[in-house]
Amino acid sequence: MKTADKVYAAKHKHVMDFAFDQNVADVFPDMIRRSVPGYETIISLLGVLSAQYVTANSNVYDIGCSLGASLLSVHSQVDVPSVNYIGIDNSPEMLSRCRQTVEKAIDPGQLTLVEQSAEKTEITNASMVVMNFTLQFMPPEVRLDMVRNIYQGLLPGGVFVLSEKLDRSVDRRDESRPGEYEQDTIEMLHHTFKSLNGYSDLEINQKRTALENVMLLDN
Ligand code: GEK
Repeated sequence: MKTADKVYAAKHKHVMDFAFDQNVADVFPDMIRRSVPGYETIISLLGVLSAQYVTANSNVYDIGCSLGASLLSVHSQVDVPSVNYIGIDNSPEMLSRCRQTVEKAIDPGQLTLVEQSAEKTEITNASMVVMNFTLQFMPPEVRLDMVRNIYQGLLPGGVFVLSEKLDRSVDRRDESRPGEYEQDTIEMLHHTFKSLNGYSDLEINQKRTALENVMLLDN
């Protein structure tokens, strides 16, 4: 059974910036499933894509691999030989938990888990690169270079899968509802999604505050 996410359940005197620390690593599968709409579908679809795009003798990268859900999904559907799976994450706590599960499923000779910042990742010979909700945690000024680096390391016909949360408040004003922005609707729907998944208003609001300086959304 997954450990329930209670990280923001009690009132925090000061809400600190969000960090992928031990408290988060311990509850991460529950946290991400209840917080990110469509997360489980995306994970399954990565397997579908990998069966199509991953080629023999190539590298697969999962940048910001967390506990390895994407790597495991990709690996489960690949049916070609000599594929190397490379997971990158800058949180030692997340990577340590990742190692515990992923090493049971993927042959150690085909698996490399690296604790480092995504910016430092050298991408080579890649048939598939996944950034599932990770680019949004990198400083905005390094994001374009990160994507360029990935493009340069992709093999011809390779695939880059990017999942991101976006801010639609600037360029998508809905003229038929003056003063109201698409982003407000998205945030309201997201709040409802989290409420329906059992988070209290206090939890939702404290987490939002914690992410304010850490997850800077592109639009
Ligand atoms: C999944 N992809 O389950 N360099 C490396 N890792 C980073 C960086 C960075 N600069 N910044 C954040 N991370 C996963 C989910 S979670 C998304 C990804 C979320 C790592 C961070 O430690 C965390 O593990 C991950 O990126 C983001 O499919 O929690 O919303």
